Amino acid sequence: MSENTRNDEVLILSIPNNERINKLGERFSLEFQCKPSFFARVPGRVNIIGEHIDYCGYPVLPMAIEQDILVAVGVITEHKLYLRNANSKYDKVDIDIKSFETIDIKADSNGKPFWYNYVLCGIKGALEHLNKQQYNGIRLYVDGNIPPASGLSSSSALVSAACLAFLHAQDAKLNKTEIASLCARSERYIGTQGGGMDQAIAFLAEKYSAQYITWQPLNATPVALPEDASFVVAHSLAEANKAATNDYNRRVMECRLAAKILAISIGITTEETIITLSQVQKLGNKSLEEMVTLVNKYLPKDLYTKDEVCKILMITGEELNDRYSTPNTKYLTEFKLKQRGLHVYEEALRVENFRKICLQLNTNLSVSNGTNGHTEVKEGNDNTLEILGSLMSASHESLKNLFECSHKNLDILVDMSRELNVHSRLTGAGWGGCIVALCPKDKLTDYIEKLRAEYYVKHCNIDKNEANYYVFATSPNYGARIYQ
Ligand code: ADP
Ligand code: NG1
Repeated sequence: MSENTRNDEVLILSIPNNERINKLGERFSLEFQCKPSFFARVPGRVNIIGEHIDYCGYPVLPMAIEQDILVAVGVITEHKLYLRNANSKYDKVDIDIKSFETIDIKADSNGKPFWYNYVLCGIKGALEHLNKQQYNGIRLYVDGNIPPASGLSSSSALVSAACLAFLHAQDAKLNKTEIASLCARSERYIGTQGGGMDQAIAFLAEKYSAQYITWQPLNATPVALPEDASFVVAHSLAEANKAATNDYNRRVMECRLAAKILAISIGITTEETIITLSQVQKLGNKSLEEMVTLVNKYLPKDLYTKDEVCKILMITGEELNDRYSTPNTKYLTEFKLKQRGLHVYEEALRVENFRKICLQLNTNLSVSNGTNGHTEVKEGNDNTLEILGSLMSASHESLKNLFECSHKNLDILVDMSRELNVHSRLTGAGWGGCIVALCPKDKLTDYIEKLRAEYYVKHCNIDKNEANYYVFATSPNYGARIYQ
């Protein structure tokens, strides 16, 4: 039976007897002179396809991975947070919970928020949900093994683990979709306008299947992946902290502006200031293919100045800032609207095709690339993996050229994989981080071995054993849990 009923609460299991959890429990006891009250675990994720479209309202197709944030939690009566981390690079912090009714995000000299801010975001979200004066404080000992700032959602796992731990310390009951939405809102306090994919999969993931995540209302439908496919994650060795730059928010803003201009151009009158690219499609009653044509027609220029955008929208620069920007994007003066719009609509189309092909896997049908780049499903030879892989390669090209969120190391990994006849794409926000590759099962060992030798050892000059941490096969894992 499927574990994952959307209205279910997060699963509470008894504490498993494994080395990692025992060690974390011991560290907790040594530090705080008492045993943890419970543990919480939230996984990272890899997004198979559907990048930078969640915040435009389009479905995405991620799966949870084995790597996670595990926290040992002690419940206390004072309104305090005692925060420790198993990794000594993350400093210990003791904070008065009352002091962050508004979080003042403190960052290092590179603009990277200190780690504890992510925990504070989760707790702030939980406090807002609880909306009461009396609550317990917590002692939190964190042990994470998701490569940070690498597109595998380490930050969301941390925010979500903190939120879940704090809520459970109050005995608060939330179902999985409610807590996923709460955590998505909470993480925005860090400064990035995320779309909610990471928190959704963190709570709604199931073992053995990826999830097709849709929005408003949030929902997840299991998608069985091809049995003869392996999914491989490979780290480019370039890290990119999303909250340290305005790259991510700039894309969110450009998509909002593109949507508003398209809406006006096709005569959609709405009171709403912000309209997403998917709302434009829906209200305009158009297909995704038609939206691509409309982007080319109504957003023909490669670059729009702020003045031009203001003129089209008939608003002042100040109004544009108030309605569409964030503190770190209000000084922007130029926007790429055509490229972002094209990526979003075409990527949404790729997600639909990918899902459709996966759904047809159990039938006797096979798929091929039809004319105009559309996927045709018909009976014949089985080249399903090649077609799915081509969608992933096309996604990467689009992220690189239209969305401009790749990194030279990611492109090297993708190109190297292509030479080994494996399709891949950057996963997560990009600008560094990981690729996800679709590798036929029978080629898996060879593919990983070759990446180890060619990319990690030869190109990056790192030890072959160390490379194991950076390149690994992964399969759909289960979502957040509490161990008590
Ligand atoms: P990601 O793509 O992994 O979500 P982000 O740039 O959004 O990347 O967030 C990465 C940040 O999350 C790190 O710089 C760090 O502050 C925090 N983080 C991730 N993992 C841990 C961990 N195990 N312990 C403490 N902080 C962590
Ligand atoms: P990463 O950087 O991989 O955690 C971010 C966003 C997602 C989504 C992807 C791009 C957050 C917390 N996550 O993921 O919502 O937009 O980029 O598809 O902002």
